[in-house]
Amino acid sequence: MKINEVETHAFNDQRPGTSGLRKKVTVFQQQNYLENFVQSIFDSLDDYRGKTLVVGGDGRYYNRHAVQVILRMAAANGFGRVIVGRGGLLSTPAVSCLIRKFQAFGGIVLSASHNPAGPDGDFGIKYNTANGGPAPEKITEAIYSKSQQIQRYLTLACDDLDLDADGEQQLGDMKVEIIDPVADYTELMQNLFDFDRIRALLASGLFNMRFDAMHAVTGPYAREIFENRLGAAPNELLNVDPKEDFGGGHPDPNLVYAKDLVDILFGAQAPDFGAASDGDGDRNMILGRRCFVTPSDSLAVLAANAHLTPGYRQGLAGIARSMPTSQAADRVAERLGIELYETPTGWKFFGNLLDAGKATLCGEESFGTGSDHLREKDGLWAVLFWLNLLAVRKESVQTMLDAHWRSYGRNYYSRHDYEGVSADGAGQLIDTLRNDGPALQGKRYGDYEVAFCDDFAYTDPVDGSVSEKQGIRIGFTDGSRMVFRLSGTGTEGATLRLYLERYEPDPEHQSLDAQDALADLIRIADEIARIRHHTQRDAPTVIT
Ligand code: VG1
Ligand code: CO
Repeated sequence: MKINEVETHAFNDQRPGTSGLRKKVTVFQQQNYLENFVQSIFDSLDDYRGKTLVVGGDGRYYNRHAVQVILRMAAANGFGRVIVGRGGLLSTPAVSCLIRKFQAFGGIVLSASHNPAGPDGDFGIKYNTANGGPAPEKITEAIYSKSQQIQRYLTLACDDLDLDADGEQQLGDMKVEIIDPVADYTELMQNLFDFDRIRALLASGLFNMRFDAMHAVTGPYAREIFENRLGAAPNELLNVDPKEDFGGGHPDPNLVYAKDLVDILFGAQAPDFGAASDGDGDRNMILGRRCFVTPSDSLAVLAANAHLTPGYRQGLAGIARSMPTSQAADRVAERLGIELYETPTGWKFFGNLLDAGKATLCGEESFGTGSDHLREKDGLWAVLFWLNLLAVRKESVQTMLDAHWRSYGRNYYSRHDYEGVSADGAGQLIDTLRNDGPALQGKRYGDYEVAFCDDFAYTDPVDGSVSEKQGIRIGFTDGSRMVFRLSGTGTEGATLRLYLERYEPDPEHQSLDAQDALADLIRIADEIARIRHHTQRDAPTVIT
């Protein structure tokens, strides 16, 4: 088959953000835009000739087209084999699982996670390395730099492949293997959790659950795992048919965008347990009856109880959390006598810690939890972990949470997002804090006194690489914190994120609403950073 060398010109906006390159579909539809980025990925890699690549995505609009483009380009560039999920579908954790299981050279994930999909929505592409994890900054910067110099890309002149029939096909000198997207991932989950016990819980008649796949990629995974393997009733699963536009929804599992599920769990005759996942299956939200578990608390509870599951019976090596994630897990690590690592936002920063065996569990406040079983965060894994704990402890979610807070204290926590604000205004807010912040030390605001203000910088303890400007932290003398940072995954204007945290050791005061408990800090944040002035908004768009 003939290899075509196609002349092209660089686009100046192909720098990957927190999690790959995310743009409007219309941007990706520009001639050569996708091809340029794929070629830049290949050009930044060494020694991949004849090796295996895993490719799949969350099924959103443009997913199928992108898979065909990548297959032709991978063949033209000399890969030996590509493993593709049937229909081009693979959840992000499943890509990680397959790269590791089949010792692939790397993988390409097609996803803009929870960002809305469809012709007017977003698309995204991300490269993962041989450990199964998102490429570290060194590689994403190399990809960007290649994208700035690109002059040609390689592709094969051939028709589209059939992506819907399992089995092997030949594309030039390369093999294409279409596989069941669910099987290998399901097997891994079965090795980590006590499926017999979870099945018994679901069959007991005393426990009802709802899982909401939000019309995104986890639908087929949920069917196989919850229905076929664990015996959940069909009505316990919601929105399990993946759609190219996610049913017009916004598959971000939080209190705002997963409102239908939240209403069920907070309504009359609420089930005992509720959970949802995002567009590409790496996020999770955990709910109990009339109860919401913040992702930060979830990480802490999983860590404190991990020994109750088969996969983590032997204990944890360490815990890692992103900097804005609450410090609830720190208290668990301290009691367990293990190390706690604080990393910048984005899963790519956990990779080295996991590879080096320094951390077993990782978490982010943004509904992401995972472990050393993979190198991505993993939504269904977190749901199964909770089910396993509930099956062992035979308590309600709320009872488990209350017991945790009584024992460790409660870290009241909330994130306020100002989405789609002016990039100039948001940039000014951060610049002003960066310059004037350090002078805040010692200043009093009501009961709070500023202990420090800095711009978070991280030195990777394994390879020594340094990442700067990762968010402005303001710490108070009582241990409360607020963090300001700009999102690296949005596609319109800027998104300002404000993270707030206050510690409450006294069980008598642990049942407040988080917004009430944090009201003073919310006011102080606006006073210090002049949020309303810089964003021209009176209130956040999303509160989680
Ligand atoms: C957000 C979250 C971050 C997460 C990232 C990718 O990034 O804050 O914690 O790792 O999304 O998640 P940002 O830069 O917008 O704050 V996903 O589920 O989109 O792959
Ligand atoms: Co995601």
